[in-house]
Amino acid sequence: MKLLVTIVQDQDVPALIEALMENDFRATKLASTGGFLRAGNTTLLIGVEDERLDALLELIKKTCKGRQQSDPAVSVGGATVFSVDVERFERI
Ligand code: 2BA
Repeated sequence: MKLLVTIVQDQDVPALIEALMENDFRATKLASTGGFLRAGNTTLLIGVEDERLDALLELIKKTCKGRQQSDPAVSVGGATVFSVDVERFERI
């Protein structure tokens, strides 16, 4: 199992959460702030079985869009994803 720490732009969150729920992925949404822009973004913690990881990444790619930010001029990616091995997972 993997835990995807997925940082996305706030604008993409409603569509991404809907797509996750429709496809039976479970997620936890955290309000976060980018260190560089110091603007709000959203971090989703998504636990996923290894065999569904590729499908999840495809869904994130399809739903989250890169955007150009004007002040300062930077391009913010569709999503920043850290994939972490889960040593143990329990729902109690
Ligand atoms: P922010 O830190 O607010 O960064 C927003 C965008 O600003 C970044 O987009 C990147 O294009 C630019 N940027 C960030 N740091 C920069 C720097 N030192 N010099 C020049 N430009 C810089 P993304 O790379 O798509 O990142 C989007 C958000 O994902 C980030 O928001 C941050 O919240 C998170 N993130 C990205 N890389 C990370 C990392 N290695 N560790 C933790 N969080 C990360």
